[in-house]
Amino acid sequence: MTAAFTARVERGIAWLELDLPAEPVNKITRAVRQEFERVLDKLASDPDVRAGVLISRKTGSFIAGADIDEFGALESREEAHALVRSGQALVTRLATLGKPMVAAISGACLGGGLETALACTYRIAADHPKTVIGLPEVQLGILPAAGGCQRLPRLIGARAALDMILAGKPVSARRARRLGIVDELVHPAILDRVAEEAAARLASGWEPKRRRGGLGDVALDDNPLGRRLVFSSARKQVLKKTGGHYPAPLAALQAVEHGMKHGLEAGLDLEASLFAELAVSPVSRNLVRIFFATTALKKDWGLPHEPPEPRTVDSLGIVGAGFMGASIGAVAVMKAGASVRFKDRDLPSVGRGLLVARRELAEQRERGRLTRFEHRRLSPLLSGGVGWDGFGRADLVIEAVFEDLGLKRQIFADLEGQVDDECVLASNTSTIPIARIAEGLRRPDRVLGMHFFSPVGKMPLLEVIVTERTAPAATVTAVAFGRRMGKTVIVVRDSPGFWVNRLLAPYLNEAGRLLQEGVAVETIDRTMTKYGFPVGPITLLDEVGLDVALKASTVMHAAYGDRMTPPGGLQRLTEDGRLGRKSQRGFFRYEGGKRREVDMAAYEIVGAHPDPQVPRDDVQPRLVYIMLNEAVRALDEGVVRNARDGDIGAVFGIGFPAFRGGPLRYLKEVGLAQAVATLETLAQQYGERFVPCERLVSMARTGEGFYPQ
Ligand code: 3H9
Repeated sequence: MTAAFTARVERGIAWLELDLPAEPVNKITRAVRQEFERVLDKLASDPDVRAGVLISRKTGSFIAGADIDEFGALESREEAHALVRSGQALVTRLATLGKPMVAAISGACLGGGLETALACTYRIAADHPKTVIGLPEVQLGILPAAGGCQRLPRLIGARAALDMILAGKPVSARRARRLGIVDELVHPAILDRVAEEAAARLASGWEPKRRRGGLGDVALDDNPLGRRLVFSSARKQVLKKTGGHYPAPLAALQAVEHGMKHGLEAGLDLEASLFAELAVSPVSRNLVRIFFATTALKKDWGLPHEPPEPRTVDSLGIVGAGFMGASIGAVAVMKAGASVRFKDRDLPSVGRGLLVARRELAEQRERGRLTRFEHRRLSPLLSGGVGWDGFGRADLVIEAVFEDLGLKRQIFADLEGQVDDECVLASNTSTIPIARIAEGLRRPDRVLGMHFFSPVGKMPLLEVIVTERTAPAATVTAVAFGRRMGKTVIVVRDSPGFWVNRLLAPYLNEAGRLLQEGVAVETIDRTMTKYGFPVGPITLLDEVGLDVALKASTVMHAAYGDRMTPPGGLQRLTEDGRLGRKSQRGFFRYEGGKRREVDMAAYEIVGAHPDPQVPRDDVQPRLVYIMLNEAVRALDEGVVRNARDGDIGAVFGIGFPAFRGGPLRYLKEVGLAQAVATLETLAQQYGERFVPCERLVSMARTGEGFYPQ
């Protein structure tokens, strides 16, 4: 294997340049660790070297962390312990080198990458969007274990460090500078020069002055009572957020607290033993699988053959400037830098849409996610009108009007006369088959679905729905644009409800049925949040909108028959003007935008009487297994191409618990024969809709799996 490091000495400064051969990112593999140690030994013993600079020569990647592939191969806690100890040894070697080291950070500096940088004496970051800095370990079900839980709080204060470690969300170079993680922020073009100067200054005995966090933070960290307060409130927050399903943030919290109380060495010991436990746990295994599935999807065009070149979308048309259309527009401008032209039926509607989109941009500006310059540059990219002006230039048009087949058809027919021949036409429908929308068009080959989820800025998934006639060029254009908008994209076969709503519909119907049988809203919701969903199904109905859910369930019922029969109450609730959160009335009461308690009137309208005598044990299996059964049926029909896409769609689109790996992965964990038995019992008790589908039964018989072994 060729070397990852190139080392040279110039004017007393050793340059350690990292570029891991044949890999898209720099990562700390076993071999890199060994080589790094050798290079450091040499640097330490070379009398000509007074200081060093660690820099990456791989574009976009400083160090993306420890090699996640190696975690998957760990077979025991002991092995995991040995791995983490060798990582810690490397970082300790760097921290105690006896010569000052500068980390010149350009590109992703994550996990073990940041831990390496933290062990250096001084950090300089290149101000570039690719420079992201953070400790994302908890997202993989582990904790920063090469000193991250020790050195980050010592550098920026416990509170700020916990914010970063517990959420696992990387920050920009600019934010890292503000937090005090990096000492200097420079233009990428002068990174080398500034690093060299800093190394020379450090070599001559200069000591950088740092202010740890705000004054309040320092006071809190230095005072045991204040510290206890910070940790207990962080623990409460974590438990509230994770429902106790994700042990990694709690472990990280423990490691930070222990280290601050008992010193660095003790902190490192605890990091190592917690890492060893977590790295081989099923939760971490599932989260790591989700990471690799997501990265694999970044390169998968959803085609069985070599993809054609996608059309670059510089100009996007959006028909329908309602909340969804406006949010799609805002994200397209912010993330993809596309110019967006809205069209709606009258000027007030266009105006409202523009207002919503501009507000979203302003919010990002206020949160510091857009600079003032970017905000000024991007805002004028939003425009709109009642006519088709500007659509002739569009590379892609997304229709986002309400779920009415006739209206959508009319819009697509009109669009054909307005756009150029290469323009791709997409519908943001959540349930209506795309082929039906495309019927009668001159060019159905450029029509597809782009199903975004609300809120568009936050939800990570995009379903791109292709019909039998959709041309590959249209598919890749939609997929590429979805990625530019920051989405994980799955390509899904056209059918009612596609993938996400196909799974969601029977689940929400069943929740409605439970309600009518007398199970309380709180019981239904709590049961599912305990299982690991971020919100329960009744809360979800209020969030999605009861009118939207009703329309979708009507389409699904017509398409799939009895097993998708919606419970009667939904219609009556919408007739009462209860549309959920957006109308400030639904299953819950709302006050000033805040959700309050369950509205007893909603029970009356659906004809339900919450009854403590109704057995509760079946609530979870009924809700979970009806979804699992539908997932296997839809997979069998080829709605998604494979189990990986199906699991990612369910985790990112529905909030299926990530630590369970997704519905299909979870079925494997339960065992297919056991799942069939559970469904059969439920079918006997509650009806035909639970009868296990043929594919599940046959797979249980043959022992086949959803994933390759
Ligand atoms: C850690 O550090 C633990 C320590 O605290 C303690 C240890 C003792 N390992 O995403 P992309 C691969 S835990 C292995 O498409 P982008 C990725 O799979 C680690 N592989 O590019 C893909 O492979 P392929 C903490 C990695 O530009 C390729 O690189 N670090 C790793 O959209 C390109 O990736 C993290 O959690 C890795 N660490 O995004 C960071 N990183 O081409 C995880 C990347 O074969 N990584 N790959 O499909 C990321 O967040 C993104 O990949 C990154 C680049 C932002 C770096």
